[in-house]
This record gives sequence, structure tokens and C-alpha cells, in this order.
Amino acid sequence: MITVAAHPYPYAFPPGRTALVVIDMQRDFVEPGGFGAALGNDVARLQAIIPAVAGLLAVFRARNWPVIHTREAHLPDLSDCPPAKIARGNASPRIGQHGPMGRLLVRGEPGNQIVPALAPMDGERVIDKPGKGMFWATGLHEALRAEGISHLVFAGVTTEVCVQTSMREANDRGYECLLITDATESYFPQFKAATIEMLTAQGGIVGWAAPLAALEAAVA
Ligand code: C5J
Repeated sequence: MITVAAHPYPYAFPPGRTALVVIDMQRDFVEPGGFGAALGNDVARLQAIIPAVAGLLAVFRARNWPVIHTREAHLPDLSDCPPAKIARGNASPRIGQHGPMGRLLVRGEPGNQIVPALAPMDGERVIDKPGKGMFWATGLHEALRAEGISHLVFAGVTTEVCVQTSMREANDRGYECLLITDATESYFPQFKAATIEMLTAQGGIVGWAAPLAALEAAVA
């Protein structure tokens, strides 16, 4: 086991049974002209974590530990997108409509790709998820169970939406979860802080949190 200095207490993980999950570092959320910007958000906050996520990927890639990337992505006919989800945002551009990077949150469109600095490498799993959580309608839990994965390290955006939902789904399925605090971000700093507090409260009710430096020190 490798032990990371984490909050609310040290997080121990078994190499070989631990995967990194990078949530939705796609152009739709991180670059101007995407879905996040269309909703009125400043994407600069999200762009700022790219070096930390790259550092985290480097830790896993150097050791050949499994890496999973997710994208929030819908089929071109939107048959996997509930009407209620399309309607959200009121008058804002909606899922499936055209933006500067193609149709918003639609598979295969330029805006739906992971940002180039964090592009998936050969052999890394890329999950297109129609929901906020990574287990809904993806088959991922069954695949991870078959591979013996028991621990998940989380990064990506946004902390309080897709990262938190995925970490809660994972916790309910029995995974031991660590969130890397400087490799996740929200358009709203207060939401990020509150999410980390909620996830780790009550003795780590959903999981643990630690900065990248703590993980790097643990694996060194
Ligand atoms: C959102 C996400 N915020 N990836 N998606 O709609 O957090």
C-alpha cells in the first residue's frame, strides 16, 4: 500500500488496483466558445488547473497505472439526453445547438474533445457519459470490477457537478476515493471549497482530499 497525507486522515491505496479518473477536461467546459462559456461562466479558472492535471497524469503514466478520461457527451440524435436536461439553462444555447466549436456536448464535435494538453494516450479508457456521473449508462462499474479496481483518484471539472456526482456514485459502489484538490476546479470558488468540505466531512463520508504534492511525495 502507498499512503498519502490526506484530509481527513491518511489515504492508503494499492498500486495495481487504483485508477486515475479525469473528469470532463473537454473543450466544451474549459475553452471559450464551449458549453460552459455559453452558460455565462469564466473558463479561465478551469484552464488554470491544466498543469496540475498534467502532473497527475504523469504520476500514473510513469508507473503504467490505469487512467480513465470521461467526457460529458450525447449521441448526435440526442436520444440519450432527457428533454429536462436539454431545457436547462433557460434562454442559453442548449445541448445539441451549434456553437463556435460545433454542437454543444455532442459526441465527435470539436468542442467535445479533451483539451490537447491532456489528450488521452493509447490504452487509456475514454468514457462518453450522458449524465453527470461516470457510472450512469456507461458500463464502467462492471469493467472496473472485472479488472479488480478498488481505489479511484479523481481530478477534473467541475468539482461540484460531474466530479462530485462521480465520486459519490463511486463511493456508493464501494470504491475508496481520493480527490486531488488542485487538479479539480469550479467556475465558482465557493462551490469548490464547499464540495471538498462536504465530501470529506464526518470522517470522510464520501472520501479523502489531498493536493497533488502529497500524492507525488507518497509515490516518490
Ligand atoms: C457540468 C460538468 N457542469 N462536467 N458538467 O454541467 O461538471
